[in-house]
Amino acid sequence: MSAPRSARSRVLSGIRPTGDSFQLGNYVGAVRHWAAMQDENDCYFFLADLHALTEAPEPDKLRERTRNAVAQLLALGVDPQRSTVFAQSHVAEHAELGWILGCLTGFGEASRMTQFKEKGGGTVGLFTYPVLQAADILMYQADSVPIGEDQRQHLELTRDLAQRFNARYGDTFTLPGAYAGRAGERIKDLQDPTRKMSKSIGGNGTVWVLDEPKAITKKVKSAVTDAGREVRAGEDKPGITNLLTILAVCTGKAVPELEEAYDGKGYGDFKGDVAEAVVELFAPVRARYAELVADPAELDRVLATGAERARAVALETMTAVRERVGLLAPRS
Ligand code: AQP
Repeated sequence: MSAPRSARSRVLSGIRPTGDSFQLGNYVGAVRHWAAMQDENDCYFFLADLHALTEAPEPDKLRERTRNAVAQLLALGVDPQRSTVFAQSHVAEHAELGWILGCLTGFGEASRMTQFKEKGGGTVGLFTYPVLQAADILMYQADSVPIGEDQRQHLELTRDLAQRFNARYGDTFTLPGAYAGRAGERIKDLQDPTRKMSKSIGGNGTVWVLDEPKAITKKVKSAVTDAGREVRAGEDKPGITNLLTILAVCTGKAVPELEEAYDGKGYGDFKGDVAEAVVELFAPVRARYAELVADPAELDRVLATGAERARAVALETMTAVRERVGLLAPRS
């Protein structure tokens, strides 16, 4: 018997445990939305540790970062009672479905994925990562996936693969859409506002969620700004626009309202306020994180409960998939 499915829309999203801390962009572009969507949706949030392997992390570091990432999610408001929080590798079916979908993916089709091209090549794992990502999504029959613009092409591939599978083997997968409620803010590197803030770039341009207040203040105050003195958003002012976006997220105010408030004031005052707002935003998160991370057994329990719930759904999907593609069921 299949488990009763909640009437709420099912949402799936993941984050790679690729750094010692999430960065401000992960919070703005992803995790704050996760925390906000938990009541209205049936949410599956996972730590994409298999995807993190494409970066060849040091094994102990990856384990530590995965556990710490759970603590950060919880500290940022993800509630494991309301949402299913799990590690990708704890549900072995992800890799299995990734293989099966890989057998439906054209080499040319995979070669067109721009992210691989942008990274300038790499391992076969990195090349096939959009196929594993399709498996992550389709496994849970997700209705929607909160994704940024950069992931749109991967979602299209996921939909194509679902349609191809359904056409060849019979209706099996839900076709996922992009999560409509997701705002598309992209946070830029403070030292180079033409590129996105990123865990792997780090340095003074990246604000970590777990940064000490002093470090946040220093980074924001030394952010690269633009010519002129006016605090306003615009294509000619990528540095100030980025800081305005950050302040808008921290304060809940709209950018035009902030532009008005800083009319006639200089960059110095403005940057000081942005720094203070980010410090205030993350201070309680750091405190909560310190409590959570001090109890690794509890974090492991959260992951174990999440994996159990996730596995139940994965098993249901994979039982149908195995049968439909013609794999012989093992004798029990
Ligand atoms: N700068 C950003 N602005 C808005 N959203 C961002 N995200 C990442 N950076 C920004 C969103 O965070 C989610 C999880 O990302 P991920 O860790 O799975 O991979 P990523 O996008 O590659 O994030 P990073 O921090 O840049 O990691 P590295 O350096 O390891 O590649 C995604 O929803 C992403 O859109």
